[in-house]
Amino acid sequence: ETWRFALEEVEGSVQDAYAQEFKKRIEERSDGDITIEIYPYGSLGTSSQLTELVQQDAIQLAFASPGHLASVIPETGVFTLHFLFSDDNEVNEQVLANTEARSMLQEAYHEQNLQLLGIIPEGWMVWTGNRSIETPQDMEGFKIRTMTSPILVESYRAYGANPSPMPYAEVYSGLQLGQIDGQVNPIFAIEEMSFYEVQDYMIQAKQAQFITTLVAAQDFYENLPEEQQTMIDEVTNEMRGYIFDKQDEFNEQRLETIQENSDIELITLSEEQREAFREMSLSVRDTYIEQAGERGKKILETLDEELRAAEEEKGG
Ligand code: 6CS
Repeated sequence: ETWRFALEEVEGSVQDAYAQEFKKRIEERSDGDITIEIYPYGSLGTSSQLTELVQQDAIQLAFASPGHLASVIPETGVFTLHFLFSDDNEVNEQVLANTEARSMLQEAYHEQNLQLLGIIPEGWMVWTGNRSIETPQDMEGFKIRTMTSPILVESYRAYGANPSPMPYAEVYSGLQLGQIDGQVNPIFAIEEMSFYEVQDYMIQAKQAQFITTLVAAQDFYENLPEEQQTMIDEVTNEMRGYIFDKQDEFNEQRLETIQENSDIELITLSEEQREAFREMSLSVRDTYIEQAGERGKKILETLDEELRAAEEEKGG
């Protein structure tokens, strides 16, 4: 039996590292009954197209990042809100692994024929630009490429920027041709997609994590023998630590690669500078609630409470 697994990222990415390890563990455990075929980004289509293929069970497994997926499941827009998650990414990982919001999210995924298998942080979203962005004033009219979800677009409108949603594959040429002024992605992606080659500044504001979700076709998952469902659940659970360390390692190493290969300027915003953005970002939570409704509101409240409680526990 063959399971197809599609990625929204190229070979060598965090999603690829996940898929390779998942393949190894599943194939081992199933004693060769299951073969996993991995399709890196570029072979099948845009992120949104991959989600459609999973909904049709043409592909059994894929990553579906809320930055795109919230166009279809608005509740997932919660993962793209700015200054909601902790500055401490270990706290985020713990909360995402155990959140009470999981069943509400699962319900929303099921309404779209999808099975939510995991929620995975891939690193801080870093701005790159042809100018530096240190204050919300610097965002004024800044043409920033964002992923395609309307909630994410609002996050940049709130700062006064001019967000321009487009698929991942079009970002490099958009930057090169000057159709956009900047973009936002984790460091590993900025390196492997070569965005740093056509940008002058990288700005670390720690406004958001890149959070992805692992999904399966719901019919596929539900029709699996129980022991295979359990195997998937166990493997995805056991892989949390593996992928958390990997994304950390990738983001750290690739920053070095970027600095060795370019003279891009790296800017880290101070707490005061971040505060100015944080204040402007809060109104986007209302937009999120308008789009994601009552269930979306509950998911936001649940995560917010869990995050603040986990921070307090760790801090004290
Ligand atoms: O910016 C994007 O569209 C993509 N970025 C990453 C790091 N992963 C997948 C996503 O589609």
